[in-house]
Amino acid sequence: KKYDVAILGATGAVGEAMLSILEQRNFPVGKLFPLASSRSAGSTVTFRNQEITVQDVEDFDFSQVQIGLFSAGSSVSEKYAPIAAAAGCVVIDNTAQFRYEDDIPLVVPEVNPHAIAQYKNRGIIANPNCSTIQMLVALKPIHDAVGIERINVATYQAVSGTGKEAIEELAEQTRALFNHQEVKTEVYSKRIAFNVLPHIDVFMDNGYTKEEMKMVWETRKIMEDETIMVNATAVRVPVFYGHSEAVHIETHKKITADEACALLEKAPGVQVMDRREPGGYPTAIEAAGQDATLVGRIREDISHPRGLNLWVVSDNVRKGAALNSVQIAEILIETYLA
Ligand code: 11C
Repeated sequence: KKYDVAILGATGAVGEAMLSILEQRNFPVGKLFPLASSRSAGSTVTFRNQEITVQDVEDFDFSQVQIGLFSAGSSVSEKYAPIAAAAGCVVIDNTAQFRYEDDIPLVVPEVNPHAIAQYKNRGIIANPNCSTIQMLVALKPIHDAVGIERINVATYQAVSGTGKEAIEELAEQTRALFNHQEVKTEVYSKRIAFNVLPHIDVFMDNGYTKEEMKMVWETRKIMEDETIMVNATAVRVPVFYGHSEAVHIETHKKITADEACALLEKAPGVQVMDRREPGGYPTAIEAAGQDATLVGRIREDISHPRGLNLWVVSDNVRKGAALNSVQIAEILIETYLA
């Protein structure tokens, strides 16, 4: 059986990755409809060696498709996801628009695939934030084994998380600096080239940024455990692809580094890369373009009797967004739509 699929935001960094991942994983796509706002409509994308014209979402009839992969920003999803769902299209939404609503499932396939069943509520499934996804892929087996009480995490997030314009800004600023030219700062509030910014998304009343609070809200919802405490600092770094995270956890029961390593070695979606020698750890360079969440630097916390440290790296555009959405779509068709 084949499924007709719409990709909203098809010309963005995540939309482009969705197209190539659908192709790579041989997703049973019947007709593919790349969609965008009127600004990008009329351009073309390539899918299975065919050029397809991007249509304006405003004129699109969603009853032509069974699945919609949305990644064109919250306000676009706010408007078009209910329209698509009402037309019978199941929407897998990459934005934060619906994530925190009780009747909308928020899914990481390796963690809570059963939640996909709730697509029936409103015809919408939310894809979590990239920094949450990779952290939970690594922490789920540990939470199942010994229970996680508290997570302290500092992220090192690539500019591709912001989008194509930020990839361009990092490249441009780097070029300008090497050529002794004026450096323009448009996307970020300070220069990102050769700098590190402790600021992702908007500031909230409690002093955290929204990116940090997303990690709190989403961890509890996806792990289905409101008791997990999360303390996050989200940082933008001058890396193109791949988010890295220094994750420090406190567990209910003690787990040793060897035990954690053994669990992670057989965990779905995880690749352990943890030789205690120079280069024996993962970095964004190895993660970029890969599907797995790479975990290294697994060690017991010398400052806490039930503490464990991990270094978690993943491709934010793939597992953090496009791949996770396609994996959700795969379970949706195999388990519910077939
Ligand atoms: C970033 N995590 O790296 C963001 C991108 O809520 O889906 C994804 C934002 C989101 O900037």
